[in-house]
Amino acid sequence: AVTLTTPIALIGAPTDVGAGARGASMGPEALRVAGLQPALESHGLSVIDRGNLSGPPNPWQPPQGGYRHLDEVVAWNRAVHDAIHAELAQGHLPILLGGDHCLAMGSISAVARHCRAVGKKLRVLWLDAHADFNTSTLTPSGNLHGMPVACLCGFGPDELVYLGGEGPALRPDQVRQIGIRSVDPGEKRFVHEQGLEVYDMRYIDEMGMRHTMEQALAGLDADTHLHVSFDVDFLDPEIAPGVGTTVPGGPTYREAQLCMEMIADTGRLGSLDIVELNPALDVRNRTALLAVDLVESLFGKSTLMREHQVRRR
Ligand code: B3U
Ligand code: MN
Ligand code: MN
Repeated sequence: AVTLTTPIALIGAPTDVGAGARGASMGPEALRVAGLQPALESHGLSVIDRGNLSGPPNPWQPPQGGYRHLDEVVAWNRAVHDAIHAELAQGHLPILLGGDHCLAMGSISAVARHCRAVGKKLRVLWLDAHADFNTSTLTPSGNLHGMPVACLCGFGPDELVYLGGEGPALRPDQVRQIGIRSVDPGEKRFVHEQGLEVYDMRYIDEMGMRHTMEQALAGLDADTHLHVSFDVDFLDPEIAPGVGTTVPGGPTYREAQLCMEMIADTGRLGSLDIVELNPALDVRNRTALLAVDLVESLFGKSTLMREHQVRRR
């Protein structure tokens, strides 16, 4: 559980090797410029910025055998895995500053490895416009940022499936996807086949964000580590234009705030990815500033009354 004394570690992974557009490599710096660290510190949290990891450049090649840039994606994810695992082992709460969403393979494989070691259950909330459940045969693009959930569940090349050691990092029943509104035809069949729990935009429109999050967060207990993988394209492009793959019809500002606040209320957040922010496509760093605002809510920025309660604990 997050307490005001759990140090937060920021880890930048400036790459877009898994993406279909260049520019997500500038995400970590845009989040820093948007004031992520001071924003978290203003709520009494202690934050260490570890700087950026390094890895191979983006060779910008076509796919080979169904994957684009597989070797580069593996190299970046090994670095992410090791860095995230080291923070968790020290009792820190890591925030991965992406970078494209292929990096969640490194971060979540590290979280899963940590949870196995300490005997904790793991729940992953996947906030995204996309299901990211493609495989080399289903993918329309070969881009590995469209495949991390599949790879984490064991459907991918060995170098990615076994990043965290023995066996796949996740079972599909540990994942809850929220905000989904763009799924490729073969990917859709595979999502159903594997029984992923998907709260798509139709579900959110019909049932509301409150009910959606109650369902997605149901069953968490004191022994559960909650990982949030926040793809910024989750948000409606009207409020978040700075992403590589915009899909209309996403959550509004208030829906996204409520989503983050309800996660904060569980007190179970143990790690976070902020990915797919693309400053090259942004307008005056507006999307980065919005991401920082939402992450503050995720860490408990709330009403005066709740801050009062937190302080008195
Ligand atoms: N599903 C498509 C597009 C995509 C997935 N994730 C993002 N875009 N950001 C694909 O290429 O797999
Ligand atoms: Mn994604
Ligand atoms: Mn996405």
